[in-house]
Amino acid sequence: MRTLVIIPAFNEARSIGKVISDLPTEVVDQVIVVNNASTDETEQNAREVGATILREERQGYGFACLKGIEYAREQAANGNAPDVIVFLDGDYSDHPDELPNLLAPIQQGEADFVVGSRILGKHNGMVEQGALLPQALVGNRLACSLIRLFWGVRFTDLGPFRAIRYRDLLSLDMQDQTYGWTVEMQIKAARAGLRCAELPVSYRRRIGVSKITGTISGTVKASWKILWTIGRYAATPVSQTSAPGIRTASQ
Ligand SMILES: Nc1nc2c(ncn2[C@@H]2O[C@H](COP(=O)(O)OP(=O)(O)OP(=O)(O)O)[C@@H](O)[C@H]2O)c(=O)[nH]1
Ligand SMILES: [Mg+2]
Repeated sequence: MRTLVIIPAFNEARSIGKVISDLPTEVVDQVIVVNNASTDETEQNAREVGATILREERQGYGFACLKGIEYAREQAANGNAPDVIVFLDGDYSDHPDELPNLLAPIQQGEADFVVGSRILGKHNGMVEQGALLPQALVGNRLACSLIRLFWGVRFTDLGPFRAIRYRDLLSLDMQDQTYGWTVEMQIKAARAGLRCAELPVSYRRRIGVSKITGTISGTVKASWKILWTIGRYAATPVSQTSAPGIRTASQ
């Protein structure tokens, strides 16, 4: 399976090298760092450890991820399409060495989309104290309850560390340019009837300066955008291709 890793990064100079170096080379074909208008050494540090650098000057998590997908499309046009795309944050909160766990259900043909759940990880003692802030716990829980209510799939987290088949990712036609990215992917995967899975992942306190959950303005903006995204897709239903009733993403 050709696996492409996309890391959106905004001022992650202190952590980006560690994230890339911890990715298991035996299962990763290419690492893309999307430098989202950083003003520090993020780009140089990522290049030094072998990442391909893309630049996205428009600030926003979704903008950065969309840039990565655009690159994958270009590769596909040149006959080098990836089979799987993995998204991962650049702050070293996720544990990149756990990537093979997320790929396994896809490799085995059991899932199309696998979300790394920090909530399941927390239940298994894999989450460092203080890494998942209360606002993230509450917000995720609310968002996942709404996804279950509207689209009938049970997720426990909107975690950033996730793997999805490339073809399925394209079929989702991702649009969000900022904080609604992760929830949009889960909503669209659920309503398209993709085989969704969740696996516990480890999580630790970030290196560097907190930008979203650790700041008041970031929390307010992200919460608002996530709820707005759920409302938007709930108000514009598409024909359900999946079986009715509650399905669970957890394994
Ligand atoms: N905030 C923010 N992050 C971006 C942007 N573009 C890319 N990123 C990256 O998105 C990832 C997630 O951002 P984080 O700041 O770690 O957000 P978080 O994990 O919710 O919260 P904290 O780690 O507590 O700040 C990191 O790798 C950022 O570098 C952007 O425009 N804004
Ligand atoms: Mg973070």
